Amino acid sequence: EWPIGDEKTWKTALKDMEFDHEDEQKVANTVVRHVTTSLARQAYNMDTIAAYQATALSVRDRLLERWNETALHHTKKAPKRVYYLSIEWLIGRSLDNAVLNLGLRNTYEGATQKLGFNFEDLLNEERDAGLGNGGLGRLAACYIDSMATLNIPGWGYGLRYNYGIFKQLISNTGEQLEAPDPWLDRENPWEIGRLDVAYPIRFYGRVESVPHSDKAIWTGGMECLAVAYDTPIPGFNTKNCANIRLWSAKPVQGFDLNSFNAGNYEASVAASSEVENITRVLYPNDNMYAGKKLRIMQQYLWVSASLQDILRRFTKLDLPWTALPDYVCIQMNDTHPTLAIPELMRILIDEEELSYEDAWKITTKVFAYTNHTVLPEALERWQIDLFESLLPRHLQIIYRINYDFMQAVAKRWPGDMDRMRRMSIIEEGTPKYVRMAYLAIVGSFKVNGVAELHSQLLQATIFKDFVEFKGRDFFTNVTNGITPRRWLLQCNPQLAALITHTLGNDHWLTHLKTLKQLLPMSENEEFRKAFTSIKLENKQRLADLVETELGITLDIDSIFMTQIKRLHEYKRQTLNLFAVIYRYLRIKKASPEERKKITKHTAIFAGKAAPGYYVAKLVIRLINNVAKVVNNDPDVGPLLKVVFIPDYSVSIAEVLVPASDVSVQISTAGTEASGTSNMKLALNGALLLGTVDGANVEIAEDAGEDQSFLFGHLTEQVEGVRFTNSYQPTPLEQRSAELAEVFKAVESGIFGEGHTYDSLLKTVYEHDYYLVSNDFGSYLAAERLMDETYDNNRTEWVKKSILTAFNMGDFSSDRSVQDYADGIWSVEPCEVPNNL
Ligand code: 4GP
Repeated sequence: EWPIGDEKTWKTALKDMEFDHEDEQKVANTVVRHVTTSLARQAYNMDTIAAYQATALSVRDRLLERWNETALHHTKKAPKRVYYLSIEWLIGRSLDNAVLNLGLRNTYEGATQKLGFNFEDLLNEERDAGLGNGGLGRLAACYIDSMATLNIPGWGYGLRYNYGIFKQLISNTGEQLEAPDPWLDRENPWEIGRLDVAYPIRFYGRVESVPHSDKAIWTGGMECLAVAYDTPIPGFNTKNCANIRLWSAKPVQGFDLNSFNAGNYEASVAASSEVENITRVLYPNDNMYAGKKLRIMQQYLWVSASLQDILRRFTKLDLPWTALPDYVCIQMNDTHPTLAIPELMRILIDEEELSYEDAWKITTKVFAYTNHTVLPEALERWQIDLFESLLPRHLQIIYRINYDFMQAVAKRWPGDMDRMRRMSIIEEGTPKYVRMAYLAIVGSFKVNGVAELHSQLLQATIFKDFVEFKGRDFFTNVTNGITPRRWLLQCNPQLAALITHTLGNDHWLTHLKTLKQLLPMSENEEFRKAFTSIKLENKQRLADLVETELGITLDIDSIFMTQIKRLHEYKRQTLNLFAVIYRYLRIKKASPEERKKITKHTAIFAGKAAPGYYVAKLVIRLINNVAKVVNNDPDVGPLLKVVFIPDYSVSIAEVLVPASDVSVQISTAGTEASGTSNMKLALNGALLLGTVDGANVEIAEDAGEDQSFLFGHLTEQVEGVRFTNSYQPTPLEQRSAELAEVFKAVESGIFGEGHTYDSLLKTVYEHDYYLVSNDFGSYLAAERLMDETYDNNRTEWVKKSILTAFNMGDFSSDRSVQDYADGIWSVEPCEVPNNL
């Protein structure tokens, strides 16, 4: 039944908008329409920025057609939906990805060409949406791409930060400087502000209980609004279009009229800017909890608005609350959205007037929790007093959840006070804390880790008690994945074309395991040649970028060794860097004859350090100063180059990933939950030089052990070595003579004043918590093996590269999302029919 006005007029208007997407002229028409209307420009005052914007708006129109059809279809079918709650969405650029997923790349390229622009130039005008720190945020972006592609009815929810991850600048002394990232300063063509979709959010205030009921009334305090901004996410080769809904904090009224009337203009706007601060900036920490008040305010605003939105959609179905788990599943990306558990309880009890028990039964069937780290410093725990003042009602609910939970523990293990203390959601002591991971476990129906090793480790260590309580089946593993659309088709179009050409179709883009069919091609000389020349072209593209941006000339015949990730002690960029220094010292000592035998290396680093992470920032400084010395030493020449690429981002990764020969993944065993750059690099043919950690284990297994260079202590050995390092430390020379030599060189001041790096070196001299000295020797040995293969048998090398790439089928995020859909969410695809 047609909902409003004259059906024929509406339908004719809609029909009129349809056109042949393959027709370059028609596509050009839509771009030019945006030039004149949306941008108020003409052919006489165009530039590439305007051309990018008009093109993006035209593509956005295509997305919105699909978005609308998807919404309509899902409303009609009312399938179970999944909501992915992530405080970070590291999307990067959208234009290229959108036209590729829509199958319109060629048409848009042709159309913009005719309008006088080079499509590549337009792509480069786009600013990255950098609403994330690293792995966790990029994972969310890959998963929403796969959800759309698999036609799984789902939305993402997050925060619309005015400032994303900071821009990293490098000073003359090689140090990291941070500048804000005003990514919204130019209008963002990919978002649709939904100023009418806004929910009230309360902070502070007081709670009154209602006699003879579980209900309470929470009033007063500060109220503000969360306003929705939507980013449509197209699936590949499907009409379905997903959505990421990001919330922005707005004051309830623009300003305080009373202060304004009293002549106090400043005070009248002060309150509103306090509210707007909530979504002002992304917290720049990765794998690190900071405990800031503004952060918990972000978390609450986000989960409360998302839940209100989700429940509003559910209530339209007019079903009893007990049906909620049949229609809604909420996946929590780490513990950041855990407040959603007490928030759902609050809404069901205080607003919908359910009993506590009924509300709890429903709530615990809705949530699932993904853990992304075992590092203790990353586990969220909020101080009770802060919590209580901001969210008094939620604290009451958490106390009740914990009370019931403790009763259950006591019943199971009578008198085991130590166990109760260990498992309590409330950490006793002064001050007290709320342990968010435990709340997430108790309130969820499923918990997963992100790689086999990590999931096992979770169960054996930080969640051991909970495994005993909940049973093994409660915990599961879903190994991370990456979208092959962005991380192969888009970033390595030539390799993608070679694959499609060889296979005869592009089915592999949605069924990545079919790449296996290409394994025999490693024995085909013709194919190897094509594969090699693509790698060389990608290396040349990177070399050109490095030449223009940094003035460093790279030799594309050298091994490009890439370590791209956040700077963190556990990720051990130091191990890599110290080996670079060791190599430099060797080159300096070598005779001309010996030099001929040294394999040419290019060490490529990129990544940001949290602004307050002193040691991580020192590592960046040392990398840059080593680079300065090595790259300018005429003795070294092409044998060794060191590059630190500033301001690492998704779009920089898209250049680095296809250009790499070796993927450096060298975290201390047991510390990296999964890693995802390891997957991107391997899919593009980089050989793994890594520790037995995270998803490296599965990558090496699938690639075939011969393809990878693994080294270092194993997870089960780490604790023992750590103990020795810190309680019976031996002098560094005894742990590694080579490393001691490197440290002497650093201290001698050849890379700048020796003392500069004292506190970095001290972490290794004393305690060496991350086993840098203990793994240094075996790292050097793994590099030697790698060098031998590269120098002695280039054919063998290329074969390994091909076998690595085409064995990566399991690391598609389509596989991960399918695992979630089957094993956790219990959701079915709901495909928008093509004839709609
Ligand atoms: C990261 C993990 O460190 C990384 O191993 C994993 O691949 C990624 O999540 C996605 O699962 N964790 C974080 C964090 O970014 O802040 O805990």
